[in-house]
Amino acid sequence: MREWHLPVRVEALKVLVSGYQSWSEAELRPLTDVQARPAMAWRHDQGHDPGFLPSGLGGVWRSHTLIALVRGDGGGWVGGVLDATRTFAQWETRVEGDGVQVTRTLEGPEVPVVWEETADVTAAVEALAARLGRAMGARQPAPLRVWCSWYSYYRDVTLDAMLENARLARERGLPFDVFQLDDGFQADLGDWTRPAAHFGGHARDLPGPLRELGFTPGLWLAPFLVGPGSQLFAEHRDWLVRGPDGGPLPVGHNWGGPYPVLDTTHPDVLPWLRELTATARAWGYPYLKLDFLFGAALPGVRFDPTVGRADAYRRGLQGLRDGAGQDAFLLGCGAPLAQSIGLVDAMRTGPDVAPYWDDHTRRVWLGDGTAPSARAALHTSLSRWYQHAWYQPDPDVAICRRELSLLSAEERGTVAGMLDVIGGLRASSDPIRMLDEEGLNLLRRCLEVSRTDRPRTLTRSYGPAVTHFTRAT
Ligand code: 9PG
Repeated sequence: MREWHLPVRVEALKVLVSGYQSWSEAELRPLTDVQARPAMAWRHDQGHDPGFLPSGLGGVWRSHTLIALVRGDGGGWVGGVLDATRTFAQWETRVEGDGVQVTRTLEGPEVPVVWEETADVTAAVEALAARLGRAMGARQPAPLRVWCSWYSYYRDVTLDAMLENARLARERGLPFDVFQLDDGFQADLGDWTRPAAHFGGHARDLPGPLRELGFTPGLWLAPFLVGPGSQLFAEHRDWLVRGPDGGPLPVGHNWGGPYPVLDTTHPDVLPWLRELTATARAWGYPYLKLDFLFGAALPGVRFDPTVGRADAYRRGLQGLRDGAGQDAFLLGCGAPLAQSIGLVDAMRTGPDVAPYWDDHTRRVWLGDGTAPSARAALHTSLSRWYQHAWYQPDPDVAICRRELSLLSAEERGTVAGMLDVIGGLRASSDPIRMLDEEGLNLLRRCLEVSRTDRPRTLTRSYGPAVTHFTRAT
């Protein structure tokens, strides 16, 4: 642990923070504000680092990897680390009297730390992020345009729905690169090769027809998770990370309850993970959305107690990359952000989009800023603009349809405009048959990739927007 004390007028400062994984909040806020902490305990391990939760207190801000304090003149202080392969860096700023105390803790091996005063925080944050990206061998692929089944079909997705949308996209000349099947095709978490009854086929049936239509096939996996009713669970109970009581560590609350997670330090787990992505590849999927990756980085009891949780995570992700191949396109999701650099091509940099602007009750009254909404997805990804140096950011899908959506025309347009500012992946989940002329035109606009595809100088032209970005009225 190290500490710095800054004798400054705290009322004039803002703080830039980022939670450790895709779905945790990132924001630029007045230093004296309250950092929200979810009231519900079940949100703590699914959206945040349970070992370093948001403070929930006024004047106390917590951030992973990187932090910045911004003066009114755009100058300030920037802190960060130059290696995150096996280390979590946890930063805290605390208003103390008329100054600020900054504390930094490293969980894992020692790594080089930068703490500097600067006349231009935007530039310094970008430079620091770029140094970390270079040090960890960040992959810089071209951004892709993706159709994803999740935000319309959810777990009820079928083979027929995938094929219908791919055919219609081709007929309408929509310029998607990838058609990606999301959660719902599999019998259970872990039982990836057995299809769900409702899917009406097998995941391996899809790549052929998609290729004929000219699209790259994409597949969703939550490779570290294990359904409590799965065959994988029944056969390999010894492969799981354990909790303090010796039983499987309960992770998250999706799919109707907590689910165990694979222990990537167990000698049999890495070969299984490699086999899984190799199998998906052999079925014809070179694009993989690897979701709920945070599970492998949670604190718990592992087979090899000498391996730290950041290290354990990275070993698991390396196994998935090795199985998929160097030329596969890997999108991380629900994933530790900095610890994934160099192993993923793209990364979800915010919570899920939903077909409404804001979930005010969960965000404000329950302190849960990672609840799905268009506002949360955009706000968080905008506040992580510098992570362009780590991978292609994925701010999640645009919603251009009018049916099954509460977004106004203005809000749909705002989403489209902000996605262009953020850059990175361009994605949609709209059933193509629901799009009228206006919807198709908006979607075409969303799929346009600008030549440089880097964020516009965000805090200069969009400064107030990043902090107080509210609905366009
Ligand atoms: C499939 C979905 C989609 C989606 C992913 C992810 O914090 N949470 O409780 C939480 C639950 C689900 C979730 C995100 C956050 O959705 O982001 O795109 O793939 O899984 O189940």
